[in-house]
Amino acid sequence: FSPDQVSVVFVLGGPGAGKGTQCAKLVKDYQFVHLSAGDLLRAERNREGSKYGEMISHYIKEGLIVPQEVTVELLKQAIRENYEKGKTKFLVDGFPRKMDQAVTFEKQIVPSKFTLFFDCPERVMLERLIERGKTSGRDDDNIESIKKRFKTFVDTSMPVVDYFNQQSKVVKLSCDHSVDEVYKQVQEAVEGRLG
Ligand code: UP5
Ligand code: MG
Repeated sequence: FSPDQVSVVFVLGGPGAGKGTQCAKLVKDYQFVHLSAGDLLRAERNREGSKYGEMISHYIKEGLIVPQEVTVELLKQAIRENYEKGKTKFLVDGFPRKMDQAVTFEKQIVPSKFTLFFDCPERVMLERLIERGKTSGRDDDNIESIKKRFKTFVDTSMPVVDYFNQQSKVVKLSCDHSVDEVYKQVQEAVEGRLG
C-alpha cells in the first residue's frame, strides 16, 4: 500500500491502559477500522485448523510477543480485506510491540501516520485488569500473566514508542482519567494529525 491509499495510526500503551476502549469510540465518530493485534491473534488461536493455535496460547499466557511473521500476516490480510471494501483508515491497536515488527510493518505494508501512546501508571493498569479479569474470560487477566505482560511492555515495547518518538510521530496521552476525559485528548490528537 502507499500512504495515499491507506492511513494507519498505531495505538500503543501498557496492558489495560485503555487502548481498546478508546479505539471503539474512534470507530463510532470517525470511520476508522479497528484492528487489535491481540484480538486477531485470539481469533486465529480459536480458528479451527489453525497451525498456530497452541503457540499463540503459550505466548499470550506468558505475556510474550508472538513471532512477527504471524501477526504481520494477520494484519496484512485484515487491511487488504477492508481496503477492498473501500475502507482506508485503520487503527492498529497493540502493535507494533517489538522493534522488528515496527520495521517490517512499515516496510511491507505502509508507514504509519503517527502513534497514539496511552501513558498510564502500572498501579492503575493493574487495578483495571484485575477488575476486568472477573468477567473477561481472557486467560492472561490473572496476576501472574499481568506481571509478565508489564515486564514485556517495559523491556520490549517501550523501545518502539521511543523509536517513533525520535521521528516526532508520537502523541502521548495521559490515561489516568475518566474514559471521556481521555477521549477528549484522543480527539484532539486525531483531528490535529489527520485533519
Ligand atoms: N478502562 C479503560 N479505560 C478506562 C478509564 N479511562 N477509566 C477506568 N477504566 C477504564 O481497558 C482495560 C479495562 O479498563 C477495561 O475493563 C476497561 O473498561 C477499563 P481496555 O480498553 O481493554 O485496555 P487495553 O489497553 O486494550 O488492554 P489490553 O488488556 O487489551 O492490552 P494488552 O496490550 O495487554 O492486550 P492485547 O490484546 O493487545 O495483547 C494481548 C497479548 O497478545 C500480548 O500480551 C501478547 O502476548 C500478544 N500480542 C502479541 O504477541 N503481538 C502483538 O502484536 C499483539 C499482542
Ligand atoms: Mg485491548
